[in-house]
Amino acid sequence: MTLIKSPYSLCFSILLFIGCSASKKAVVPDAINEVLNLPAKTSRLTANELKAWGHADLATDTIPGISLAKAYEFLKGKKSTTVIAAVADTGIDTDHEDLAPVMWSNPKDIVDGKDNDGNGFVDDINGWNFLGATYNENLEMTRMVRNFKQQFGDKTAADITPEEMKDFELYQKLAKEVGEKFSGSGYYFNVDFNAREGQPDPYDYAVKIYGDNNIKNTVGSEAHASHVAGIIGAARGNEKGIDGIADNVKIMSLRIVPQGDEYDKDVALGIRYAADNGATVINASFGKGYSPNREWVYDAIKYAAEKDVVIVMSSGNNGQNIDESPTFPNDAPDAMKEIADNVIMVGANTYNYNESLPAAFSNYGKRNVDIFAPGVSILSTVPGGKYRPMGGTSMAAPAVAGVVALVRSYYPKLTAAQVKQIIMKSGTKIDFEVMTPGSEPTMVPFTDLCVSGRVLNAYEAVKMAEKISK
Ligand SMILES: [Ca+2]
Ligand SMILES: [Ca+2]
Ligand SMILES: [Ca+2]
Ligand SMILES: [Ca+2]
Repeated sequence: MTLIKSPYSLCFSILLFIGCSASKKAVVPDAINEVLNLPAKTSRLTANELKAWGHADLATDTIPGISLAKAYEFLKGKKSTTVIAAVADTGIDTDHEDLAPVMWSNPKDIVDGKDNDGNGFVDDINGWNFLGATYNENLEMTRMVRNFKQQFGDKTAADITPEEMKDFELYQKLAKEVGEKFSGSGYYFNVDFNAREGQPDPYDYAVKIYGDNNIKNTVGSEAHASHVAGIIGAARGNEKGIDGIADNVKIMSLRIVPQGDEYDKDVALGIRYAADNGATVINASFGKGYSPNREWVYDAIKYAAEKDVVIVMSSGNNGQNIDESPTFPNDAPDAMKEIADNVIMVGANTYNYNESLPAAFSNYGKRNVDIFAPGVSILSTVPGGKYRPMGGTSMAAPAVAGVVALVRSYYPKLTAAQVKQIIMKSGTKIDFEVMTPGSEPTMVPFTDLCVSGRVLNAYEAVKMAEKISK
């Protein structure tokens, strides 16, 4: 998972051929920018400002939040329908005072040991737990070394066929790296540790039903999903904790992210579960450097696009350009041509409306990151009924997912492709130079860091949605 894992190097890129042409974009005009040439905020944020800075308004607060109060002012008196936002993540604290009221529950299944709705999952009440009892995991590169070890045994380069050579070379490279990083204990680089021992093979796509219905966090430190879910939809106006962004949303939980790298199979099947069971937006705040079964994920993304589901992804926290070093999952196998028009890739911005606007840890990419959203010191829900600030592109993605849910609940006729374009084109245009993230920052136009050149704006998004849906 992006937030907790130490940075990993991303240094290979295989061009996969995906039999699909670039999809047609929904046509949405650009927003008129009303907040240009504002002075930069120079004072430090007060404790109170910090508490919900992500919702602040640039024009009135000089803090580059998403203008949420203005969005609700605009929506006052308008009707909304409940939308389902799937949080594909760790386990979640469903008993949290600010999450319990907004958890999705499957209206067609009950706890009786039977699959009442025939969707293949027995007693799936709040979603599905693809991890079973596991939480601690290796990185994907470590699992690849273990799988390659089985494939190649004691073979040396002399025994390898030309067809196998590419894999063999990757095996040698990864085995060296994993060996160097393994410290004798811990999980990420332990080739001898197999968290899914005795479970259906995560590298065999034939078995698609496994895991269980317990989507709760297994330990208190398994806080990621609770935090993400709170940003999207923590109960608003209940005089408790925080306000989520969307006010008519139910959170479906898909437990697919361990402490370590997620499996492609769990990701693909999680996306499919969400698309099949009513979610209209999926938040995917995770990522990894290697993805041996990425075609399963690309197929699931296309499936979700057919079902009109928006997928919001975090761009990762390595401070690097993902046009050059891709992270997985993504929506463009060659980092150029998108396989579908329903994925929004999100970078993280700070509360500084100046050259420090991009978070120093955020990944970026003029072609592959779509928009930036608040992602530092974000206060949200964590297990045990608590609240804690956290930072990362993992927190920026659910801000976008929250606004997607908000737009789709008030303007349900808009398609996933339209909503993606509305999110991108209604953001606040950033017309100044900023420091690139990473350890060696240079000054570049913000428009070099993402496709839209904008940061998320809920108010402009609902205004544009109203206009487009007419
Ligand atoms: Ca079921
Ligand atoms: Ca049942
Ligand atoms: Ca609340
Ligand atoms: Ca893309």
